[in-house]
Order: sequence, then C-alpha cells, then structure tokens
Amino acid sequence: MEKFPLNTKKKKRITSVYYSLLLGILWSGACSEPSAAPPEPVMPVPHNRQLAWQDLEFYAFAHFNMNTFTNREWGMGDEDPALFNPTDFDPSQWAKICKEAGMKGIILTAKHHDGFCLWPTETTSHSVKNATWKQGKGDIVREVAEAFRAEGLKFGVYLSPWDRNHPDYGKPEYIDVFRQQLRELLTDYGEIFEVWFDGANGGTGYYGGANEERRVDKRSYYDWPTTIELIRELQPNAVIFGDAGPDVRWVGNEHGFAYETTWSNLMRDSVYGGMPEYASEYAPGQENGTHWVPAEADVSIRPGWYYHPYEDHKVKSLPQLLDIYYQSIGRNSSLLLNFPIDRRGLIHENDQAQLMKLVHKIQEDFSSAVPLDKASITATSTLGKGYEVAAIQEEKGAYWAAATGTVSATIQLDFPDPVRFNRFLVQENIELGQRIKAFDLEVKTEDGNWTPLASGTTIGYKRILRLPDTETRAIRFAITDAKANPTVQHMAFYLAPKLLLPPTITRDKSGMVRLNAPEKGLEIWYTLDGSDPAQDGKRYAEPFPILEPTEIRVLSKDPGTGDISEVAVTALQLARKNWTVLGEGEHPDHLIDEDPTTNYFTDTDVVSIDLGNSYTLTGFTYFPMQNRYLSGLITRYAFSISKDGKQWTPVSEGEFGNIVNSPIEQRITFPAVTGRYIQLRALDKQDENPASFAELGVLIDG
Ligand code: FUL
Repeated sequence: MEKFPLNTKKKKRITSVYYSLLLGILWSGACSEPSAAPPEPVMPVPHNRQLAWQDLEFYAFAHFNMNTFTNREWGMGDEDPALFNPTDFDPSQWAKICKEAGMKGIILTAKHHDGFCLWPTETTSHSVKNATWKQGKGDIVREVAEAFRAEGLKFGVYLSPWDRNHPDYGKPEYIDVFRQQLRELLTDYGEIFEVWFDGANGGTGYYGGANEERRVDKRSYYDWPTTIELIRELQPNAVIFGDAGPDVRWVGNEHGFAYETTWSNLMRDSVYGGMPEYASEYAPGQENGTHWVPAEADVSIRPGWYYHPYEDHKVKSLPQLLDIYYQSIGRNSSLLLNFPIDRRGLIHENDQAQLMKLVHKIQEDFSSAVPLDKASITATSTLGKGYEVAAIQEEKGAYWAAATGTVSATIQLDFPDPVRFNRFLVQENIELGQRIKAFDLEVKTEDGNWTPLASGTTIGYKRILRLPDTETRAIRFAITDAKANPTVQHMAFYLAPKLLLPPTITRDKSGMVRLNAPEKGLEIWYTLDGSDPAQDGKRYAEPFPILEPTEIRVLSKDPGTGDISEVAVTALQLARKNWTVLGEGEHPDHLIDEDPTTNYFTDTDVVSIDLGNSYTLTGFTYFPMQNRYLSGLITRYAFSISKDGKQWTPVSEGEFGNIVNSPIEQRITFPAVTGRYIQLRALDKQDENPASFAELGVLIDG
C-alpha cells in the first residue's frame, strides 16, 4: 500500500484511466467533434527521463565513507583504508526506513572527495578492498543497491569528481580513471536513477603523497560532454545532477530551500560545475532559460553531511523539517534528504524518529482535502474540447488549458456549502513547459466581495502554499501572467491540522521571557505556579519578566478546534539581569545573554561573574558552544565561590564526561554554599584553543 500522501499517483492513475474511458464513452455518444489541438509547447520542455524523475519528489541521500570513521566532513585522501569498519552494516534497515517514509530511492556517496571507494574498483587500492570490514571482501555499493531494489526503491550514485587521494588528480590521466570508475558503477550495479556530481573541485590534498594544492580549470578539465555521453550510453534513463545539470541542477544552498520564484528553465550553457556565482545568479533558474534543468534541494537531517556523535542532539526539529518540505517540494523542487550513516552502518535512531515525525505530519496535512467534485468549476478561458477545467481534480491525465493567445485567465470554484482550507496545491502540465509567471488566490467573503488570500509567481511541477485557516463558499485562482496560454494539471485544497507542539521559551539577559508558537494562528497558555495550563493557564500576549527561579508550564492551543499540545515544563533559573562578567576577551556579555548561539572565549581559561547579590548556591550550568565545528570545550573543571570576589572557596571539581561527543548543557550540583561571586576554571580542554562558553548559569536554593 502507498503510504505517502503526495505520491498516490498509481492509484490515481488507475482511477483516471477509468475516468477517461468513461468520459470517452459519454462524449462519443454525445458528440462526435474532435478535441481541440493541444497547446503548443513552450520550450524548453522536459525529456522523458526528467519527467519520470519529477514524480519521485522525495528520496534519500546517504553520506557514508571514510569520514564516518575519522569524524570529518572532508578527508584529505591520506586516510588508512583499514579505518573503514562499520560494526553492524545493514542497508536493509536504511531501505525499510526510506520505504516507510515514502521516499522513492537513495543516492549513495560511492566516492567522496577523499577518494575512498565503497566498491572494489579496479582503478585504485584506496577502497573497501583494503578495509578492515569483511577483510576487504565487501562491497557497500552492491549491498545498498540490492537492499533498495528489494524494497522496490531506486538507487543512484554520488561520485566526487575531486579526488584528494589519487596521484594523477589534476592531470589528464585522472579523467580516464574517473570515467573508468563511472563505467564500473554504471555497469555492475543494475539500473541507476541519478548520477550526482558535486561542484567542489580542486584544492589541497594528499594526491599519492605529493601533499600539495592542485587547482583545475573547472570549465575544461573534466571534458564533461564526453563523460555525459558515456553515462547516456551506459544508463540512458539516469538523470545527471550538477550545477549545470545537464538534467537536474543544484538548488544553490544546503538548507533544502528552493525559491518563491523557481524556474525549471536554466541558462545551462552559461553555467559550469563549481562556478562561484552559481548560487546567487543561476540557482533559482531563469524565465527564459534555454534548457529544462529542474532544481533538486539537498539537505542533511543533521548539521553535517557525515555522522558525528556530537550531533546526535542536533537532528533537525519537526518545524525545521516541515519548512524544508514546504520550501522544496512545495516550490517546484525535489527533496534529497541526507542521512549521515553512523559508525555501526545504520541510520541513527534519532534521525529515524525525526524523519517519521515529518512523514506523519505531512500525511496529516494532506489527509483532509476539500471535495472539488461538489464544486461548480468554471474558467474564463478554455482551449476547447478535451481541456475543460473539471480536469484539475485529477493529478494525471486530462488537464485544463486556456485558449491560445491568452496569458491571463481565472479558474473559479463555487461550493454549495462553506469549505475550510489552509493549504493550496497546484501543478502545471510541465510536459508543455513551465508557463505560469504570476497568480493570485482570492476568496469570497460573507458580503459577496472578493478578498486576496495569497499571490505567487512560478508553479512548475508542484507549488504548495501554506495559508491562514480560511472559510469560504468560493475561491478564485487568477493567473495574471504567463509565457503562453496557461495549463493546470491539478489543483487541490486541504485543511491541515495545526502543528500542535508546545511553544518554545526564550529569555534575554534582562529576564524578559518570550513564548514562541510553532505555527501562526495558535494561542499560547502558561502557568508559573506549577498548575496545569490547560485548566488554570493565562493566555500569553506579550513578553514578561521572570527574575527568580520559576517553573514555567506552557502549551499551544488551536483556537479553531480547541485542541491543545502537550505541556512543556521548563525550570528557569535566576535571571542574569544584575550579573557582570569579570573577565577579558571579546563579548563577555555572550556568556550570560541566555542565547546559546553566541559564544565567549578566553585564553586565560578562567571566568568569574559577579551575581550582583549574595545567594545560596547549589550548583552551576555550563552550556558548551553549539557551532558546527567545536573548539575550546572544557572537559575538566574547577568551580569556586566567593563572598567578596577575592577569597575563593573551591566547591566542585570534576569532568564533563563525553562533552566533546555530546555537547549538551552540563549541570553540576553541590551542597549549598553562600556567595556573590562564581568562578569556573578549565583544568582541561578538548584542544589548545581558548576556553569557550556559550552560557554559564547558577542553580540557587529556593
Ligand atoms: C558538498 C560536498 O562538499 C559535501 O561534502 C557534501 O557531499 C554535499 C552534498 O555536497 O558540496
């Protein structure tokens, strides 16, 4: 059974075959006039291999190589192949997870920039042949390909053009090696759906022991046309990904976001892989782009592409993943979501949990469609028979087209009873090119007037808008500009339940507390006395101060349905309003601003704070820096307290166990001591860099 809501095409296709047959029978009885000629395509249009790819929408990326074992993002190429040794490698676990998530396939990093090959290639000894794993007899590429095929999923390969291991990198000889590697991957592993080339090319590396910097001319070095020919010969149905396509292009960032205006057309001949101005000038595509090269949004479910234990607590949150979904698939792009495979050779359970939260929420968002079959659907312009606007209810098959020469037209839906929705999904028939340039969405109010709800620019394969909850009896979708007579393949409206997560809490140095709802339109309720906010809560309207240690309980409420989120409980400690950092270095205020994204560094390895008053202290908290790359984390500490800032009493000494792998807030308690000044000293650090701190706080009695 298909589980993923936006990929219900198989079922729909079957339904639409019956539907067209039925329509055909009715029509042939009613009238014998031929259908109007189809609209002229607007060039460029997709190739069949690109059309098949568009339907995939959502598929996985797996970064799993030498870097997994060296804890790096980019290896130098001098790593010992013996280090590659997953303890519980099981690609069927990956495949089952991807299948359950409705993903359609996977792209595996067969070779990353460090040159280590996950298959026993003939081209180099820097491969699984010399790994400890399976005594060099294993083949990761084969096992992953087979596991995915067993689940009916597709398989694709990432082969880094840059190779920091190979002695010939930078010379013409390497191009033969690179092509031979491609030949092996595209010959020995069955059908490949996508071949992925990264833009990072040239720089320092090991290069067979030369240890030097090698720059290449990114335009000419790889002779891409010959390589593309080779791929077409070996895997004619595979799409090729790169900055310049030729079939699928990079979205221009690694956040997973396409653009409000995203054209599938690209000025392809002006682009080359790794060009510096690509992201700013070419990534959104161009209205008058010469080739069909749609966008693919690649993003990792964690900050890094590769697995690092210290990112186990940094898997993207549900609100972040939802933004990615709506800003990629909802903006005419596919979504390539990366899993940093861990050292066991598995998708980590935290990643799986977050993925499934996303999938369930998306299923929920699209499970309640406004029934269009009850609506009267009219268009201000129609090309002729066979292009009637009623066709927009189906995802595939018939479609609506406006009359030739018309570049603006309105589709109106009148419902017998009021309907409610907050999602709008629309698709063009891209087989005829991407045509729509601008549109408005309007609804009829009670008094019979039309009021604007949203405006947009491009649509393409799929566009989804998140809207405020809206109730109406009539909707107008007005195409205000198009490259030629517009087409609409499919249109739908859904009522998505609100994202009922508890609000997040932030507080600044002055003690002002802000409660932030996960989604617009939700109410926030809270208590400060330990009681249940669902019963005794106060409605949050604006920031308020909390200066003393207080337990705050919060929930979100959907005013439309009355549904509430779980209650989140946070123990706020003493506010830092009257605190002063007695230290050197830049931005001592970052240490006590209650914002863990800002840091304070000191090369004295010690920091003292005047709390402004005397307190009975029972502990302290050290929040380590949260940057992607960590430095100066304190691993062993000494904590002291003073009444006057001169005489210090040591109260606690110890280690922050596992802080480098898991940089979460550290909480140390001790028997109560009274004092006004606190001091934290680094006895040991992760490295030689200045001691780093995101936040320092205290726990006080009562
Ligand atoms: C980047 C590479 O440099 C990263 O390591 C990663 O593979 C990502 C998907 O592409 O540009």
